[in-house]
Amino acid sequence: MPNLTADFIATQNAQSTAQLDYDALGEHLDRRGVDIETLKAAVKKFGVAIPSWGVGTGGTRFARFPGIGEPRNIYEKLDDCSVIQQLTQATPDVSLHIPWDKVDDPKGLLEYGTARGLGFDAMNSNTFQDQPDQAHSYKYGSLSHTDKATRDQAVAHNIDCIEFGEILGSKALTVWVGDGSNFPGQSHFARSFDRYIDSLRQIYAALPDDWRMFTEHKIYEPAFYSTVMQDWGTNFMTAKMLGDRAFCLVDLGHHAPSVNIEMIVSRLIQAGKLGGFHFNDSKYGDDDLDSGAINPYQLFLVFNELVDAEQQNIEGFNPAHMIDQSHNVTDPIESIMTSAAEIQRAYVQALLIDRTALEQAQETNDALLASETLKQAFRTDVEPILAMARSETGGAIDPVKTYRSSGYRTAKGNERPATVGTSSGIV
Ligand SMILES: [Mn+2]
Repeated sequence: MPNLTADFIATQNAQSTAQLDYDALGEHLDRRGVDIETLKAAVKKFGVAIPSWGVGTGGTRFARFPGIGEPRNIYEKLDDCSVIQQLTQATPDVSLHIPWDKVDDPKGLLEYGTARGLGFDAMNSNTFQDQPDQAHSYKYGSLSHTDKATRDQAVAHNIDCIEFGEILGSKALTVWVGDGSNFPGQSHFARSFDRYIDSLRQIYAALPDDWRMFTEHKIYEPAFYSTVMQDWGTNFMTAKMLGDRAFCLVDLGHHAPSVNIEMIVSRLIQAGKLGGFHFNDSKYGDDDLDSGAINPYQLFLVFNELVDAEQQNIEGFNPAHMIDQSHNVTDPIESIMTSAAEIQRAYVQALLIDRTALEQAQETNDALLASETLKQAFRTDVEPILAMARSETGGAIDPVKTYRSSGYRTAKGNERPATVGTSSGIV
């Protein structure tokens, strides 16, 4: 890895004044009755998984503009993921997408990841596009298709994903389908949902005992009139029907505009069915923009609910954190590093909330003070905590600056000549 040695990172870190900022913030927080060391320790324990497809350039329905030195296969994707983990110390696991990341030697892949300090998070199945060798097309759906042979093929693919993931040490399967309709009347809502549930039951039956299954709802796209897994209500029904190891996954971009996502999160926690997140941000729809790039306050309010649950020690509360973004105009490594920090930032800010004051304001119906209690935490610049947590675990105080100084991307541009059809996309 060019220049990205521990010594190089340490030399870069030595030029920073982050420790002074950390000390000053520590004094400030001390006056608020908050111990900065406790917050820093929490950051060190917080991880968010990288999607393997996120280190390639995404694309839109109109075009894809490849970046320099894009990874051409899962091994090169893991190389890029290891750089992100090395610099941020916030992304220890990678989430694979099958068949994009399918290899003949999963044990070798496990060794390759382990050697780079990476573990494997949830497996993602793909029945929203056709593969060259498959017998039945998913043009009109997969797990909910009217044709049984097509549904069987989609079920079998999901079971393959589980078996591949078992070798890698993964403990979860995430299922998202593009199934739905483009015209009123095209699809019978209840019958297609029944077929979908029947298929999921078969996959769930193949789930190892220590695995969880996450289902992901999405309001529209690629189906533009209805989707079989439209909203969190349908998702909740699904998780309830399947059983104790089935949970709902919340992708922040998969809701109608203006929907109160943090309240959905709260409801799913209360029902014991929150499985985890696909973090991203959006302005209009499922834009898959970088986490915290558009609405960092919403991200903070989501973490307010998560920290609230964490501090109540709710049994079985263990949401999976994953980034799911499409990087079109940035270097994906830089975007993911920045996003991981934004997610950590929202977490620390939520830890800073004075929950005693908040509860008192709620009980006395003091709306203004309740809001200001949240805002006080949100307004606190916690960057020195993130920076020192990174530095003390071998990461970079300024990941983007250190990455740019390393010349990694330029080196990869020479090593990885562009190929056509690199697998990456928006899900
Ligand atoms: Mn997603």
